[in-house]
Amino acid sequence: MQLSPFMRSLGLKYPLFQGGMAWVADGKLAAAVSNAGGLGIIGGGNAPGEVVYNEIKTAISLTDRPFGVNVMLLSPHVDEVVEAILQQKDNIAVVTTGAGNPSRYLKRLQEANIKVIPVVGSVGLAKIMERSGVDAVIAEGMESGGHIGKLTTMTLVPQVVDAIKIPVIAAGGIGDGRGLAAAFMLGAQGVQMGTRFLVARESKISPIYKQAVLKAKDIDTLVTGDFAGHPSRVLKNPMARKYLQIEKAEAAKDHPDFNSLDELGNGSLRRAVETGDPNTGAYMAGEISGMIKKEQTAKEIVEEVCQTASDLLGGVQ
Ligand code: TUI
Repeated sequence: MQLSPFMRSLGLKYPLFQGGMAWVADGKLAAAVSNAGGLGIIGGGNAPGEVVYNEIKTAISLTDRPFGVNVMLLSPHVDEVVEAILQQKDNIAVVTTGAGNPSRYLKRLQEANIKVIPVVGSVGLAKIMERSGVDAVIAEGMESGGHIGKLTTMTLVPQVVDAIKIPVIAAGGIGDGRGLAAAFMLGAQGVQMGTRFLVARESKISPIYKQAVLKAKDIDTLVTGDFAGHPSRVLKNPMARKYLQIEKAEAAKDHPDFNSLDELGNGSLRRAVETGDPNTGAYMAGEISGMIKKEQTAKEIVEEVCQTASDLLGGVQ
């Protein structure tokens, strides 16, 4: 498969990033993806710096290939997580960021020879990020699991590609080689996939959560948190329905109070990953869940996606 100079500069065999999913993407999963030739990414999420430090150490022990770390900018531990990254800077190729603007960390990360690649959900934010000097952006559509923006991947990616000069990686609703091929057609230099790797054999999520992804149909996700301004895509389960019901009831009031929902939502992703409890756990997953039918190793996933895309693009590149 032909790689762009940027993807080659990262030392990758395939232009495929594994989403840095909070509580899910640990050092073991990231190393497995990197060993397969993609870019494994450890999810910092809301975890303390020490936890992220240890996951980075695990990845270093399992792979000699480049890997990355995702910094979730809403985390209360974000400063510690950046420190944990800088302490092991020689082994980290990429920092991706989510849920905010990484500009205050940019200089120190880039001086450490780390490429900084924020997730954006709009053209406006992509332009701001380019101006601040980031190395590339991930344009993520609302088909994704977890915290999402408003536009679809099909509309967002080409508009971002037209608006900026730095490389664009597409994310959201991409789960197989057809998606990778389509992303190239939209002008992206590669893709990021999260949901497909949720069910990787190396993914540590509870078997109950994993089975829910494997059984999901196309219409089995919903978006919670929209009224309070932090939309998040999850699989339908009792927890998601309860959350949405309370949220709708509050939104209908003259003076909505969404604070009571925080108690329900706090820690809900971690509970899903660790216990799989459908009554208290938020099964974050993308709309592509309906297409994912079997558990495979990270290597099988990476190779299948890239081989299919390569076959489809045979006459094009
Ligand atoms: O970050 C994600 N997806 C996530 S993060 C997450 S864990 C979480 N925990 C507690 C609260 C919220 C989330 C689960 N899923 N995707 C990347 C992403 N980033 N999607 C949208 C954005 C985004 C939103 C606003 C990026 C930048 C942004 O900028 C606002 C600003 O500061 O200008």
